Amino acid sequence: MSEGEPIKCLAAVAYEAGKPLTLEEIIVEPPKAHEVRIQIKYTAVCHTDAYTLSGVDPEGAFPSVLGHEGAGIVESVGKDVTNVKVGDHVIALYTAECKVCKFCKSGKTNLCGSVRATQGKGVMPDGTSRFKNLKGEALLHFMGCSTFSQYTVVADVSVVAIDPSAPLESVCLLGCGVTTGYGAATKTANVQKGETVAVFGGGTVGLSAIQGAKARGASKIILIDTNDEKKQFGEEFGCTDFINPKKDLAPGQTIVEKLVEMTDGGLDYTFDCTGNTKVMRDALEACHKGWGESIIIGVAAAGAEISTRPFQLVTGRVWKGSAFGGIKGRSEMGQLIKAYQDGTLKVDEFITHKRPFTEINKAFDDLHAGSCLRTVLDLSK
Ligand code: AHE
Ligand code: ZN
Repeated sequence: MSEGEPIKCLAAVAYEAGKPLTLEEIIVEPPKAHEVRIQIKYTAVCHTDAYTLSGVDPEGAFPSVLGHEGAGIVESVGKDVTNVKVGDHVIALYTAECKVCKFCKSGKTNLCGSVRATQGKGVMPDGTSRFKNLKGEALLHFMGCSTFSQYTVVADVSVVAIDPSAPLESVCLLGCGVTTGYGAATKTANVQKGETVAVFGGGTVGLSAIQGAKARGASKIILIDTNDEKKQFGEEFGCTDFINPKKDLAPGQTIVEKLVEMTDGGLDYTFDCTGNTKVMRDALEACHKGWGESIIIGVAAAGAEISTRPFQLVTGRVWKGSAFGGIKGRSEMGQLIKAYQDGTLKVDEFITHKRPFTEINKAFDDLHAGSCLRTVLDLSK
C-alpha cells in the first residue's frame, strides 16, 4: 500500500525552456487535505504543452511537470476529499469546478476561481509542490494537472470521476482538445439547426468544433486550413466545405471575401482554432452583419493583441472566447462520456499516434506533422 507514503515513479521533467523533457524518477508526495493522488494511465500531448515548453507562456515556470490531457485511477485521497475515492477512474481538469465560488455560482461561466491563482504559479493551493526530483529539488505543477508523470497530485476540485467502462486511453482526450472544440460549438456558440459555421484550423480543437456544429445540425460547416491534409479529417468529422486559402482564392480575393460570398453575407458562427491573431481578425470579419459571432479558442503568442475596426462590432458582429469549451468539468463531463459511449461524440478518431511514455519527446515532434491529431502516451511503458 502506497497510501500516505511518497511514491517514486517515472516522470518527464521540463527543466528548461526549449529543451527536451528529461525522463527520470521523481518523488510524488502523498495528497494533503482536499487533494487527490492519481495514477495516470494515459496522457496526450497538446499544443499548449509545447507552447509552455517553448518558454513563451507568461505562466510557464521551470522546472515543472507538464501535461494536462490525462486520465487515470485514484491511488489515494487526502483528508476531506468527498468527490472521488480510491480506485475511481478519473480525468484531470485544468479548469477546476468548486461549485461554491462566485464564478461557479454565477451560472454564466465555467471558469472557477478556487485554485486558479496557485495553479498559475505551478503550486498546490497551499502554495507548495508535491513533486521533487531525486536530488530533493522541488518541481512545479502545471495547469493543475501535471499528467506527464506516472503519479500526480491535483486539487479535489480539479478532478472528475467517470464511468469505469470508458477506455482511459481514449477519454483522456476529453481533458482538453475534444471538450474545448465541442463545447465551444455546442455551449459557447450554442449553434442551432440550419446555421452556418466556419472553423479556422483543422487540429483536434477545430475538428471537435466541427463535430459539435454537425451534432447541432448546422447547414454549412466550412473548414479553413493551409494544409490540404486537413480536408479529409474535416470531412470525417462533418465539414461540408474545405478551403485552403493558399490555393483556393481567386487572384486578389481575401478569405473574408470568399467566405462572405459563399454564405450570402457571412457566417452565423466562426471559430478561431489557430491562435493566430490575423486569423482571429478574419474570423470576426467573416461573420454576418447584425448577428454573426466569432469564438476565439486558440492560444495566441504571449504579448499578441487582436485588432479590428470597431465598426465591425457596431454593426452587430460579436467577439467572444471560451476556455475548455465553456464546459464545467465536474458537472458536465459525464454527459460527454455518455455521448462518446453512445457513438455521438467521436474521440477515438483523434488518436493518430500511440507511443510508450518513454517516447514523449517524439510525441512533441509528432505535433508538428499535419497528419497528427493526437499522440496518446501509455504511462505503463
Ligand atoms: N497561460 C497562458 C494562457 C494559456 C491559455 O489560454 N490556456 C487556455 C487553455 S489551453 C489548453 O490547451 C485556457 O483555457 N486558459 C484559461 C485559464 O484559466 O488558464 C497565458 O497567456 O498566461
Ligand atoms: Zn490543451
